[in-house]
Amino acid sequence: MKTDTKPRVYDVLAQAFAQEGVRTCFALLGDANMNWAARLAEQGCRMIYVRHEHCALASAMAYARKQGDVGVATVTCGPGVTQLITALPAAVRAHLPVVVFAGEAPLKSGWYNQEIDQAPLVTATGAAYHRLHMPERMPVAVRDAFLQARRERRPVVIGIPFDLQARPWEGPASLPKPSRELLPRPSPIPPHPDDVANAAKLIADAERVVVLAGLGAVEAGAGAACKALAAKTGALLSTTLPARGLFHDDPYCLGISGSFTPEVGLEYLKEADLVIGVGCSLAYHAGGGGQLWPKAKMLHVDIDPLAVSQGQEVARQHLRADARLGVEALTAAVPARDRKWRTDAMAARIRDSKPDSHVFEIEPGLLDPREVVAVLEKHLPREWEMVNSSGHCSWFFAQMPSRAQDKFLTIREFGAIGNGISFAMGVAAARPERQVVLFDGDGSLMMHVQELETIKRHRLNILIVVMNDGAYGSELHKLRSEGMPEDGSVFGYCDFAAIARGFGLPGKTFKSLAELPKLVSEFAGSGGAAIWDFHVSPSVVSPTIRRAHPQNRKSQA
Ligand SMILES: Cc1ncc(C[n+]2csc(CCOP(=O)(O)OP(=O)(O)O)c2C)c(N)n1
Ligand SMILES: [Mg+2]
Repeated sequence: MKTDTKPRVYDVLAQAFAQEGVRTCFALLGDANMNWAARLAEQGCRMIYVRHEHCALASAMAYARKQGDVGVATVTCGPGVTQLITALPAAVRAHLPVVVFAGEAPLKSGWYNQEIDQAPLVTATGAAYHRLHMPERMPVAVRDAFLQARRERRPVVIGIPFDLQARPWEGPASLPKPSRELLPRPSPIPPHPDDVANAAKLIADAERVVVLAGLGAVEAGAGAACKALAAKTGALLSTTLPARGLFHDDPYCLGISGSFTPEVGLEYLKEADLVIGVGCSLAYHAGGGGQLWPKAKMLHVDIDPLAVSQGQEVARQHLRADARLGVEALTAAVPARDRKWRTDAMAARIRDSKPDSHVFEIEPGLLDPREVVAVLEKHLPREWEMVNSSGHCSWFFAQMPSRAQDKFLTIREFGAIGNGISFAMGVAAARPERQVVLFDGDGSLMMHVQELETIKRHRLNILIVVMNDGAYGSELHKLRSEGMPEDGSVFGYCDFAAIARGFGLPGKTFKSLAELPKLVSEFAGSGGAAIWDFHVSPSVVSPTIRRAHPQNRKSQA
């Protein structure tokens, strides 16, 4: 116990964070952050102590997405910071507001083992780096970091030398106003009537309209407005991958548009003559680089409408507005149509079709990943929070049409594997009362499998469903299609049930689906954490890979 009563700089820094409303912090301690973290915990902040810094930041990212607020992580200086370099660009590209409290090497030392120039490392990822070297100003600088993270929706890393943190506090007695009290609260932007008239004419002239919604539509609460516009114009609905599930209860929703589009969706998107992109960034993947709707014009409804995105000319028609207000104005302005593209038969086809009907030969004792997902889709409780990870198997897991957007998290920016377990921890921390289920690949899970210990220790309610093909499936299928040796992509079936037990968690291996419904209902009764390891066939190739590698093996032709 400390005996001196004079507060240290780290005391005041912890108070500054608490004042910013930080109630959860993902942490891995070292010399340069541990005193601050201890004080933050004393302020009533829930500390989730993870086992790898990457996972602290990745968990904070999912927490930020789920809460619609800033996520907070802390790491020590030097090696603590260098571990962040894969997660930071993902947070930047996913526009996630995150603040990282990082230490810096002590200023007083002529030489320090963990010293490295942290700023260029961090800024190279697109994140902001704030060097805090003047103790008296630090609380204001912390406030400003939160302001920037909230306003720019971007990660901000704060670096503070730990010798400065340990100094007695000599600054002002009171903290500055927190960022929330300073941020402007702008009202949603209404569209200009001329833009609405032009866009309405475009819709009136089109025959086959698809309303494609992204996260901007989700955040603006534009789901119902999009459905109403589609109903009035006889249009079909679709979403980007992160917004999947926004129209889960609409019979005319084609599912995701992009690499994860189900079979029927591909067919109908091809026929579209107008795609109305609402609150989405028209990313390359969302339209398959424009190949998914070759005949369609694009109208972009967004607060920041785009002509060019990720190197592609994406939209010639624009309606600048808040997603909900823009779509509502359009719905009011377009005449209802008598002849509609959508029909009852189409709805029945969308409902009854398999996402992918291609037939593969499945090896004895192994499962078809598509059937695993179909059974899970049918039996997992509706209120469970779902997290989809990465890899080839994420195509299959994304095909759960009954799941609502707010219960299914996907962050794919930067395309790294290994994030699933952290994203699930972030969701579990944000929704402690709910059961979380993570869908992951064997390779991705293995990359940060140490976090099973965190899950166990913090009693996080995470059921991990592993689609175990004994391989880096993405690489395996691509190598096979090129006729290349498979070395480095095939590893064999690792025993995740035993690994789970090693961490004190229950684990089960599935080589048949017969018992799955019963086990789901038993698990729903108890909840908690476990690993369910599904041994699936490495012969089932997702439609995306089949499309991108048409020279694939004969059986996939
Ligand atoms: C950090 C990182 N390393 C490597 C890759 C390349 N990569 C993409 S998918 C993948 C395989 C993932 O394997 P698994 O999680 O088992 O999923 P599967 O593809 O087998 O379904 C790899 C290695 C990557 N995307 N990110
Ligand atoms: Mg795999």
